[in-house]
Amino acid sequence: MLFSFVIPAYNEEKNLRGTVLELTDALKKESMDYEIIIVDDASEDETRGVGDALTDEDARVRIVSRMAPSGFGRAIRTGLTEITGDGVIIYMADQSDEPRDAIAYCRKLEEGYDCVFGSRFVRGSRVERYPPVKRFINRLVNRMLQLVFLCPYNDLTNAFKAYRTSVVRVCGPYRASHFNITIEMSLSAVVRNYRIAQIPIAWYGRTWGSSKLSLRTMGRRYLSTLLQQLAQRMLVKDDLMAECHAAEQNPPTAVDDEAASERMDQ
Ligand SMILES: Nc1nc2c(ncn2[C@@H]2O[C@H](COP(=O)(O)OP(=O)(O)O)[C@@H](O)[C@H]2O)c(=O)[nH]1
Ligand SMILES: [Mg+2]
Repeated sequence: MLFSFVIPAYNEEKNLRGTVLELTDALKKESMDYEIIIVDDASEDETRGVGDALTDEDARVRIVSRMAPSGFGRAIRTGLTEITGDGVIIYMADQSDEPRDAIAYCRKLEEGYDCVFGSRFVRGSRVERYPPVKRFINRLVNRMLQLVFLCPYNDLTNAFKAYRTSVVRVCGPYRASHFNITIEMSLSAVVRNYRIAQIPIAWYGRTWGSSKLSLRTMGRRYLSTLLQQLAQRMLVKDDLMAECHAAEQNPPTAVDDEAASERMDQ
């Protein structure tokens, strides 16, 4: 399988290089086939320059720069239009995620799972420097999501997850502009009953730069996404499942992809 990593990066000049090199080292050691797409949102620091240097050093690394309006969700959506792999891993640029966990995700996709949801809150996981208030809210929100969507996954709000590209194509196109894309991606896979593996992962709070997640401004956005997903699950799940089954029976071929991109070019 070819694995596509989408790395949203905004003002990460001191973190990006370490993030990408640690990841590519691990992938090379495991002889994995990969591509990395860094999505920069007009960072005000040297993120673009650092990304350009990485693309010069490794042809499998690419960088895309977005125009305003910026946003975490928009960056991921842009990244997803660029991927060519069979599986996609959303990976952070601030060295919060562990390359070893990314490899474990890839292995689970190879085993046949549709999605891999890492959890920072199961036996075997490890969390360092998580701000206590944020952690409290995280646990509350995730518990509520578990109860509302009746699922065993307890870290749906973390972006670092893996999906088969076909799953992303069926669940998308995504709409969320900001961090609410985390639950749009995870819940839309849950609602469609995809085969999901939950595994313990490590997470480290950033040691350089500042978090872009503001809980005060994100609440209404998470709620909007949650309600959309809930409405779909309650009212039109049969329609969603019909599309999943159709996609499974008629997976898009390379010829279809080429025809679609030609149509878009015209
Ligand atoms: N391209 C892009 N990346 C973003 C944006 N906001 C956050 N990121 C990246 O998304 C990742 C997670 O953001 P972060 O601020 O660390 O969130 P936290 O870990 O929840 O505090 C980091 O790699 C950021 O650089 C954005 O607006 N655009
Ligand atoms: Mg972070």
